[in-house]
Amino acid sequence: MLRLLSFAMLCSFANAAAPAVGSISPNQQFARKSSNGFDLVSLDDYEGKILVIMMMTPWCPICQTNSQAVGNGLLDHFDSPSRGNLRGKNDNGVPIQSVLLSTEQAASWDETNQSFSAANGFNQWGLDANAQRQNPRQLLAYFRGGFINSNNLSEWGNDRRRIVVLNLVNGSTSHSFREIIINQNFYTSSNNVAARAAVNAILPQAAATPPSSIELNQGETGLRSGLSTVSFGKVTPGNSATLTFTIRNNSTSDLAGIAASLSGEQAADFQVSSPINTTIAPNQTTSFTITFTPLAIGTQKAILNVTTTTAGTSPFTVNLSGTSGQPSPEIEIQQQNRFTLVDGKTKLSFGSAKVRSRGKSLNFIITNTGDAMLTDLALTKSGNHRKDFIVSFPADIQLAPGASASFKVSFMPRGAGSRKATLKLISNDADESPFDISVTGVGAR
Ligand SMILES: [Ca+2]
Repeated sequence: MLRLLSFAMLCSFANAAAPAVGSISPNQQFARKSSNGFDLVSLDDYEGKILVIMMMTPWCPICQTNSQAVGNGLLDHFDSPSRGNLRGKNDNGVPIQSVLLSTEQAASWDETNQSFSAANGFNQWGLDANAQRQNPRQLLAYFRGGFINSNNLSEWGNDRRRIVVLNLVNGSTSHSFREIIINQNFYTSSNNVAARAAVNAILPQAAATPPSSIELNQGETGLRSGLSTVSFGKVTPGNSATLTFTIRNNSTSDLAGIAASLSGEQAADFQVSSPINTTIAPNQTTSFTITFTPLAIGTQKAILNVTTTTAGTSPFTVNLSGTSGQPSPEIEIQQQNRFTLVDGKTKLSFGSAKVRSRGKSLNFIITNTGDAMLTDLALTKSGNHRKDFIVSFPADIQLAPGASASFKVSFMPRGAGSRKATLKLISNDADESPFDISVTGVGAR
């Protein structure tokens, strides 16, 4: 009965599923050969690397065949001198560490283990963490899915060795920390291509973004690289506008080879001067200018690139914009202290008023936001009820750029019910004359 129970327990262990590729290993320990004999190490001691572990007994013929295949097909490939800077690393530059672990008892085989490890290209060798090198043979048990509670080879079946590859790059952009990359019983030369591909799939940590070393201001305005737009406003044909930019060294070491250049389709409409100093110490500044000389009518755009030759410095880019055209007036109408009107869209209600008595009044402000005189200003009305809306509009006015004037509209219904009209403000504005404003009110008895 006792024998039967032991056999059943053994079978249940032997049949347990091994952790799948993609699952996360605990931080397991093993003993690594050192000048002191053996040091206890854990998987986390290999942080930053890809760890290839071969668990085997060096005297076992099947183990020998398979660990030699791992050496020839995987380790030798990545350790080839022809890989140059990538020697000992995967294709993404992640270092590869290999360990041959003996799961076997018997200290007398240490020398054999060591020489076998070296002969087959493993960087290190060690032993299962158990001090007696006896059961439970922790690592093998984990990766195998259960203990082997016997030294009888027939109970181990063919599964006497196991290669495990783990990602130990904490913060890898492709795999989790301690993720199992390869977990298979039989590694042979026929699957080394797939094994290399799995190892090559491991990516390093994302490179940290270097702190910006360049601070850029236009006048008193701080700019944001890649986001800010500097406007040169409107320039009449044949003229130009110049703005001054200041570079400040925001790092703790000198910035050298400072240069400002322009790119973009209309870069020819802008001219950049050389920075006064091409090397600046921390917290020091230098400046340069950009002149906008439009070659065509309309809006012109370019990109300013400020660069240095100092390693680790990110380029600073800013959008530039300017327009070109003859001076023109621009009308803007606001209902006093409330909102800006939109030509043809704004509808204003004067509420209800008794027929033939004066109701609500609204005040408006006209502003010339353009760069030429706003002239020919007059207010006319249309609609059947236009006489219900009484306008007080200044006579003979014209507005210089930036100047304003006000007018008033009052509601006095001449009949009952809904009353409607349109106010039409005429001016020399290019595209908003007349400026139409709908007005409504209700006549009450
Ligand atoms: Ca306009």
